[in-house]
Amino acid sequence: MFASIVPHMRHALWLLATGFLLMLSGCVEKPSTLERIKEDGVLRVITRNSPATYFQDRSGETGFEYELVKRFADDLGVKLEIQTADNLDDLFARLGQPNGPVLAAAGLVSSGSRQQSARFSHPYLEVTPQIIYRNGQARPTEPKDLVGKKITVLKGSTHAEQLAELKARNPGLDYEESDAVEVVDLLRMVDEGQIDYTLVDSNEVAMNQVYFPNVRVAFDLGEARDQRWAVAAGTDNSLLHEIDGFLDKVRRNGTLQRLKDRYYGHVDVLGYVGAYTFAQHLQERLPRFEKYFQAAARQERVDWRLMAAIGYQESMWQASVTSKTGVRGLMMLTQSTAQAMGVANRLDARQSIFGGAKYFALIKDQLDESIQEPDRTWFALAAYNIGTAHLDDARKLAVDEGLDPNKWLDVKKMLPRLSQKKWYSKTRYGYARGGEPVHFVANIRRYYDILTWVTQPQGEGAAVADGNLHVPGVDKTRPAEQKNSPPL
Ligand code: BLG
Repeated sequence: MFASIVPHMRHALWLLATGFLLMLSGCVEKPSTLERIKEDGVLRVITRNSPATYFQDRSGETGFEYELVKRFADDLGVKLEIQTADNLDDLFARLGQPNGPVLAAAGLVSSGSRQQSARFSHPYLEVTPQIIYRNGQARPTEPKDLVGKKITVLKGSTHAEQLAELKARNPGLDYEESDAVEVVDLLRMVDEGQIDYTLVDSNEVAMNQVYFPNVRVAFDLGEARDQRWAVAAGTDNSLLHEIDGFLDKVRRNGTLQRLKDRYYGHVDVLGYVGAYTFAQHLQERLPRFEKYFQAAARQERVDWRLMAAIGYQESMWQASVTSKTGVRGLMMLTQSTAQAMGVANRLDARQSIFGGAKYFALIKDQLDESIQEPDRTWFALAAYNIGTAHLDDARKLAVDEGLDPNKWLDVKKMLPRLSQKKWYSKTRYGYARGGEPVHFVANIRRYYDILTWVTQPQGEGAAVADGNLHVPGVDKTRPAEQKNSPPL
């Protein structure tokens, strides 16, 4: 009897083993998240609609998070599909749902409670939470100064968690969490005096400072933290691993730094004071001259925001300035350039703007054909400041150094040499204040960037003069009753 059981047992064992193997192979065949993304050809990402993350502008989708995650999708060789969450709770709830977003790229900071529903990537941006107050009000300097004030933060944010901890120690502290607003709304509420304070991350302050001239940083609340991307909780590490590899790569190859400079760098360049001043002038001075910039730009077929950026660099949009060297007016024309452009009165803003735009278009046109955009625009700006002759000298110095005379990055290294005898003595046109055009171009690029965020391109209606400063990503969500409120 025993002998007759053995074959059965063997058979049963065999069945068990095959079943087990089949099960195993079933496991192996179940595609990982990463494999599924590649098979589908789509990376579904959830984010927030705000200037620091994702918004639509004249050229389509943009924003720091968008640009970073777009590069990741390109690296994977898949299409990017962006979804926006109504608020942070909604974002975490949707992450990892079947056929839902697999990745959250939304300026998120990891926290104990968030780690229960998500896993976080390597860091890509360091930010500091900052208490924001309104200029002209007493500046709070420590947490106990927040007691008795009206404070609003984003619902579900780590800032709300921070305030909850603070409240445990300062029971008098009161704050509201709102899920109907974005960070720009919070800053606007402080700017307009609707609330006393808010708590937001330093990168958002840097990015939005130019829209809200009254907004000031009171103090940093707590330590700097890292922003990270998030994937759903679970054990499948395939996507997270790929993300970490990507983030490490963009950090090493400089892509990450370039993005940071573009989105958050203007406060570094202008300084906070420069950013407030620019915000103020944007509202108080530009509206008077905007129609001239638009008309002159239309006539010369250039971007009016670039002309306005030149005007800001030259005179901070003031019509009757004169430099030490006798150059005058809003666009700082020399006497001979003014004559050549048919400008009779350099102190007349309209004439100055038309003369400046005409001169810019002319010198840009005269540049060597081998200089391509966008460098062509930067070269034309440099020539506006230093003249085409000296610019040509700098291009020749670049050739001597084995650099590319058609690349602004190379030629701007040579320009400062024009003020050193060792170098200018070898050039055709000799001495020039070569450092000036380098700053001139850098500043104008920064002003131009900001102007392209806050205004519309030519012919598309809304601009500063209408009081319709365009805050990326939020105009659509602004409550209807506020639509006719006065200019920012
Ligand atoms: C520019 C002229 C160029 C001229 C160069 O000087 O002025 N640009 C305009 O008038 C728009 O035409 O080139 S040249 O004609 O080929 O010689 C060189 O002479 C003006 C510059 C000079 C600069 N701002 C526009 O950028 C200036 O005023 N620098 C001095 C500043 S301060 O006095 O030290 O404060």
